[in-house]
Amino acid sequence: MRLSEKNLLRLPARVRRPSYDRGKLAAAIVHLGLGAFHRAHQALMTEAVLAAGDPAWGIVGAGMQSSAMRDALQPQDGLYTVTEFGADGERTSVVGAIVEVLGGAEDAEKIRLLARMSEASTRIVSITVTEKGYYLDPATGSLQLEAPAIAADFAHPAVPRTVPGLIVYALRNRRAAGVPPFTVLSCDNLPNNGKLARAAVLAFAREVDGDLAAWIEGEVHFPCTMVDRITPATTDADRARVNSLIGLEDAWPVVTEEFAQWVIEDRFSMGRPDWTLGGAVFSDEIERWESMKLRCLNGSHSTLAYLGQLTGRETVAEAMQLPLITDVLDALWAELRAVLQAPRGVDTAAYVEQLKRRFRNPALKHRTAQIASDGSQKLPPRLLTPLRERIAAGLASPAIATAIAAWMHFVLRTARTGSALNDPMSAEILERAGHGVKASDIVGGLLAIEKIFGRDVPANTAFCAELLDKFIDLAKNPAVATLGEIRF
Ligand code: CS2
Repeated sequence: MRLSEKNLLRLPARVRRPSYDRGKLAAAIVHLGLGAFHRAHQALMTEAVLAAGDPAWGIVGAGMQSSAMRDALQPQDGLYTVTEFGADGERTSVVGAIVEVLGGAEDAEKIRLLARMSEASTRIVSITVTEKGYYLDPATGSLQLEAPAIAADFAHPAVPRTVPGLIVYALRNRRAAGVPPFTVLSCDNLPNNGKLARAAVLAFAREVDGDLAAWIEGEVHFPCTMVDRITPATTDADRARVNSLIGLEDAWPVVTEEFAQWVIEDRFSMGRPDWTLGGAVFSDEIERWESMKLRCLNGSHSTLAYLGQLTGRETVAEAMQLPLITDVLDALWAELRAVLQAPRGVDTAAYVEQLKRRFRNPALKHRTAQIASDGSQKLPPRLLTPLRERIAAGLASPAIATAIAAWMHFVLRTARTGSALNDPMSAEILERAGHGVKASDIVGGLLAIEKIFGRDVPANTAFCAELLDKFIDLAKNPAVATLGEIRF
């Protein structure tokens, strides 16, 4: 029997459920990128607002490419469960905040989505589409006008599929109809995510209509946010576990950790929910919060993922048991913290200790393969920005070098096994990794990818030497499974 509005009464008493009348909810938020993360984070914090008696903030969730989430949630009236695993066990809640689900695959759904975004009732458009969904060059931050998906959105304005396309055409409709603009709320793991979303939207708008671009520049708010909650992709084992726990079938449950953090810049032009009811914090120090999280959590996550992949560790918790990896992480955190400007009142040593506990959570089967994806997008903000700061301060960065060397071994192994690399720049990366057997050629070839490393990193001879050393160290380490010949 499926989880649904009419079956809510069948849930065991310990499962939380919406206590408010879902029929009275207004749909004021359109969310682009309806994945596990949004459902464990923003939607759950919005649920707290609805439960507190403010029905104004229902969510319309849209997939960006696939319609699988719509197909899972529609028969459930938009309901789904979130199970949080903490030190004292687990807690399951049914979330009612999503009032409508749109698919990402069909043209008709994109047309419906654009119409929804154009309606005056939509006050916030929030986004979780991951780094690559912004189509920004990772090294320079400029919009990839030549990317096929962006070019398609210029050619077919009635059926936009990218974030910049959808937002610009919806804002164009609103402006033409005299409707005030919504607030664009990026909830992706990018430094200054609001500024980057704005840059992508403005660059797209300038190609469409200069006046429109000027209007967006003057009128539309793009607050920055820091988002944090470790939420692995749902597995079949999670489904089985949650379904037996709730006694009903939830086709796409969310499994997450107990910890959640959301820090938001308070700039909303058409109002906003009081997300503090769900634990969010409004702050004017987003940049500091974001760099601390992006470097200390995500930078070490990527390092864990590549070293974990090379040492046969399937999950983050398993990788955290290997001294080879935890030694690198400790050194990495020391390097990152040395150039970090922490938010007021935050003790970064305690923050790092908490991260270790979170990474060791055995209930979360967070696959290193999942985090290892999209390295071309993740390495620059997570590790290369702090590297540049260290270079500027005259500091050596052996741990950052090890992390990048681990990525290089990971892509080299992928190239040599002929497996697929989950990365929007996979073709270029695999092509370069596949050249040569000499360590210096492999490292030099990959470092020359300007879109990832810029020009300055490969020009820094001290860092290049450090990187080559670490690459060779890893190749010689018996715990590391490299593949094929590497000459030193
Ligand atoms: C992870 C993040 O997949 C990844 O790259 O580092 O999704 C991470 O789990 C979240 O940012 C935690 O808030």
